Amino acid sequence: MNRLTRTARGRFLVELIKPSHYDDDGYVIQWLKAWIPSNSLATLYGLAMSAAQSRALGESIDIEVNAYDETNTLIPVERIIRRIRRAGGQGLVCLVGVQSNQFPRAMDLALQFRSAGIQVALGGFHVSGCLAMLPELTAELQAALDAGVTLFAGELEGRFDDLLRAAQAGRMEPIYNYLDDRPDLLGQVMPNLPPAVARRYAPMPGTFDAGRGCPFICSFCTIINVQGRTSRHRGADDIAALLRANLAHGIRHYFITDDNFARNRHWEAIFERIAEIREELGVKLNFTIQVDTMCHTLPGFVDKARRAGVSRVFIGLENINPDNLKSANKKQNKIASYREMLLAWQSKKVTTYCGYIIGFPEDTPERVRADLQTIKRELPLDILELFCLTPLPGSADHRALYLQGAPLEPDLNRYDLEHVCTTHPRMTKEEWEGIYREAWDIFYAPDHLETLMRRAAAFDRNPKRIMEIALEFYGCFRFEHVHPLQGGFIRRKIRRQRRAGLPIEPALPFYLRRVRESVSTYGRFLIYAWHIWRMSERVRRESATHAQAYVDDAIRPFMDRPAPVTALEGTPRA
Ligand code: B12
Ligand code: SF4
Repeated sequence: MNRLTRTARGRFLVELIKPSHYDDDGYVIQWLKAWIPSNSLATLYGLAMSAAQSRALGESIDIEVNAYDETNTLIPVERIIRRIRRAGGQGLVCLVGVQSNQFPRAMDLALQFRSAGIQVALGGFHVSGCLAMLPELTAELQAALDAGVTLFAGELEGRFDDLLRAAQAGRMEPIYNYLDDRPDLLGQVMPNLPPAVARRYAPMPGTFDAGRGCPFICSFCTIINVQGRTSRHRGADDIAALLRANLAHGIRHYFITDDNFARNRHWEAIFERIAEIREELGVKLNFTIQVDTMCHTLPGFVDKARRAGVSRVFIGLENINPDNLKSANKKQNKIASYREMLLAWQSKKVTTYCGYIIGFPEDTPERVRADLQTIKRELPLDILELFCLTPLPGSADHRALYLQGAPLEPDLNRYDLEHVCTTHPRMTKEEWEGIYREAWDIFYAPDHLETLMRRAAAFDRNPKRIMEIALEFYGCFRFEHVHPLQGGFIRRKIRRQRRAGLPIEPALPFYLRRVRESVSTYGRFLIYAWHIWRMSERVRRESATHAQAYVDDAIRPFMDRPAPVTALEGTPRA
């Protein structure tokens, strides 16, 4: 909690809550430590603290701000209610960055506050996406309004003070819609989390968005319809100031959350500024960024990224079937250059995480199996993250299905990219879900894991790194049954935190089952870890002693191969 002064006469509480979502049994997905920080929460915390510092509600009112990420924190609902009541009802609960899959959980929380008479506002991609793309309010948004929850669409920069003043006066509007008026990000308050909250994430406690917006037009994308297609960026100096300030709290690992940092018009200045800080202070700042598949064609992009300390890149490969990419308007992805792009990163020892989506129109279980074999054979990527193609509210795909009255999964909790939410022209729901799960096992098969380690060693990288990320990514999917983008260390399941409408289980059977579940999950996890640790040791030893470096089709230098040789380069292999 941050209190600016103790001498003021009044208090106003801003309680920022980033909700999680429910697993298939209706329990909140929550961890002892979550892996990836919530940039939405950090953004709102920065803005709220700025309102507090500028005394946005008048000299005599202290604004107190608390931030909770439900992925790693039990939300103290009763305590928040008591605190706001003690302040004479002067407070606002903000449900932050609420995605479609988090909307049901957000509403279960909202209703608890509303029934205690507390003011609640809710924003994020679900509200913004629906208001941006649909001609009417959806039933769940109407239900939120009926419960007295204020909905906020668009971005909050430059608007928080007014919202707080309206809340202070008890006169918030039912809906705020700023989708047509996107703020310039230059000079805006930077995302920031209080150190106590940041410490609940590991291994990557830092986060900021260096820009918003993407010029492309992928039909499954929500971002372009909410944040727009024009690149808006933050200033390099503002970013530098944040990095320096956070160093005092030991924060050195960051996720820069731009959906496509390569299309941030300011990428070069930002990389150069970060590189200067690294060199000047002699500190190892580390960054994860998201880029597109043509990023390597930007002159100097990969080199400058490395100099700035980028050690991991997320790349939206999406699919290797050109017809599928065409059907999704993802024409910018040039399959023939995937390998060149991946090798550009590999040669700089940057770990590549590639997103792959299953469920495009041409996909069938057989085709997906064959495509995965091609990927394994021909693409030098380290980690494959799999997703089900999902008509996310806010996307052109969702709008088209909604307007056609096509079948759409009614339970928003399932819009987490792991569940099938609509029909497919060539697969049943069971086949689609089945091949999604099988795809993880195909890619992370032990023989391929060993190949990944050998490729890493060939680029003079430690094969243990592959072991660690396979444990994190495949392990989370396989043993925790949770997508790694929602993952963390040590799952918590709170008996009383169950989805509204589902029964609270009696204590004894619940805890007995939890003990069994935990022993089985972490037991299998440890056995798997042991196997792949031994594999990484063997690869490390062998690569140190072998005179000839490992080479295969995926990493063979271009000049050494008769062109074109492979399926992805154009001529199908015999
Ligand atoms: C970084 C990121 C993550 C990170 C961190 C999460 C986070 N929210 O920070 C991680 C990796 C954990 C993640 C995971 C997932 N993500 Co994500 N993620 C993003 C990404 C790329 C950036 C988020 C961000 O920082 N945006 C910048 C912030 C500032 O924008 P914002 O959240 O919209 O907030 C602004 C306004 O909405 C508003 N606002 C927000 N909340 C509130 C509240 C109130 C009261 C008010 C007044 C205003 C307000 O003010 C803010 C400042 O302007 C977005 C895409 C994007 N461009 O936003 C996808 C996105 C949000 N993710 C998405 C999805 C689907 C997921 C996953 C389900 C994927 C998966 N299979 O695991 C998981 C969910 C798990 C989870 N626990 O969040 C979708 C959501 C779409 C939808 N309709 O729901 C998005 C939009 C990407 C996409 N594919 O379309 N994600
Ligand atoms: S490249 Fe990524 S952010 Fe840009 S439109 Fe396509 S899916 Fe959206």
